[in-house]
Amino acid sequence: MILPIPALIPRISAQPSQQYPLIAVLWEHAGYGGTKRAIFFDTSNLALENFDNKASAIGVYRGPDYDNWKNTHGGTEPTVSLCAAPNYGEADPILVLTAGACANLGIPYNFNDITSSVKFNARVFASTSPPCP
Ligand SMILES: [Ca+2]
Repeated sequence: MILPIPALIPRISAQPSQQYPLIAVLWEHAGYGGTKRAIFFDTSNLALENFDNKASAIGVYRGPDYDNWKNTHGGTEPTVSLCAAPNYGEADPILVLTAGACANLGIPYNFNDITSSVKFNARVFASTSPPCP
């Protein structure tokens, strides 16, 4: 009898060309409390992660491809966009952040409990929000 090889290959290996210049971690409560989700790639609907309209704090960390991505994009900082609509809808508010942390998305961004999708390095969202104080 031949035992099947367990399916231990992580989902990200299905995208060998995917780069990870940033990794975003969302927390349920301000001050980095409650449950959290690590986001590695574009996520069109946080409801599928049971995290729709929940994010109240965020950490945006340099990923393994941070330097390479920056070098191949003229030195610009990679970004992560928090979108109030699913599927990155531009009619609703969008918060564009670079690497850093924000303990309270409500102040100053007025972005508490409204994030529904997350997109990395979206050129269409040109302007970056000011740094979190
Ligand atoms: Ca929350």
